[in-house]
Amino acid sequence: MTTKTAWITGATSGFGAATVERFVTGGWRVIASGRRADRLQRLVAQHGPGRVHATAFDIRDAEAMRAAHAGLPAEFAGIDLLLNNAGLALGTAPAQQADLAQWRQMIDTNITALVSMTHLLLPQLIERRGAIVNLSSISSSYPYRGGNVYGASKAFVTQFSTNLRTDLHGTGVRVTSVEPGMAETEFTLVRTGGDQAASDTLYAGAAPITARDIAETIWWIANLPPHLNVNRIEMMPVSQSAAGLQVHRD
Ligand code: NDP
Ligand code: 8X3
Repeated sequence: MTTKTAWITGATSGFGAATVERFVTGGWRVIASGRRADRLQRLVAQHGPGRVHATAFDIRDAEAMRAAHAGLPAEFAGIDLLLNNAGLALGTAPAQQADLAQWRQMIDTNITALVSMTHLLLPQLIERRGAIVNLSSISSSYPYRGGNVYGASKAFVTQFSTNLRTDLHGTGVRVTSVEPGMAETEFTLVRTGGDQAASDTLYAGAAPITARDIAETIWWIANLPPHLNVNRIEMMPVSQSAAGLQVHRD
C-alpha cells in the first residue's frame, strides 16, 4: 500500500496536533505547519523526519507559504489531504466595542490564508483525487454575542467548502466542512489573550469536545471509501445546545 501524505495547518496545538498524532499513527506522512517551530520540531523528534516534515511559517505570509510548498522534500511532495485547521478567535466584545486589528487578523488567518493554501494545493489534490477538510465551527450557523467576525469567518469557510465541492465536481476530490462546538484546546487562551482562569471557567463541568474527538472524526472522514463525501459535519458536546433568540424591550 502506498503511504499517503496530509498537510495539516495549525499543527502546534489543539485539533491540529491531535490530528498529526492520529494520521502518523495510522501510517500517513504529515507536513505539519504553524508558527511555533519548537513545537513542530518536537513532532519531528517524536515521529521521525520520514513521517513528519515541519514547515514553520505565519500562514498569513503568502510568500512564506509558497516557499514552504516549494521546499517540500520529494517524499512529502505528493499531497493527498489538506487539513485547513489553522485559525483563531480574538476577543469576545460585541461588534461596537471590538478591536478592528483583531477582526483583520481573524479574516487574514481564517479566510485569506485558508483560501491561499487551498489555491496552492488544488492542482495536485486534483491530480491525486485527494481531499480537503476545512475547520469551520458551529458559530457559522448559530450567532452568539461577541461572535461577530469570528462566526462570519467560519460561515465563509462552510460556504467555501460547499462551493468548492461544486467546482470540483467530476474530479474525485472530496471536500468536508467540520463544524465543532465547544472544544477544550488553547482556543480560549488565545481568544482572551492568555486568560487561563477564563479558559478553565468556560470548560469546567461541561465535558467539552476534546482535540482527540476531532482528530478521530477527521481520520474517519479521510478513510471513507472514495465514493463517499461528508459535506458537513456539526458536532457539539452533549452539554451544549442552541438557546434561541433574544428580545429587547424599551
Ligand atoms: P488552538 O489555539 O489550540 O490551535 C490553533 C492553531 O492554529 C495553532 O496550531 C496555531 O499555531 C495555528 N495558527 C493560528 N494562527 C496562525 C498563523 N497566523 N499562522 C500559522 N498558524 C496559525 O485552537 P483549536 O485547535 O481549537 O483550533 C483549530 C481550529 O478549529 C481553528 O480554526 C478554530 O477556529 C476551529 N474551532 C475550534 C473550536 C474550539 O472550541 N476549540 C470549535 C470550532 C472550531 P501557532 O500559534 O503555532 O502559529
Ligand atoms: C469555536 C467554538 O463556541 O465559538 O468555534 O462556536 S464557538
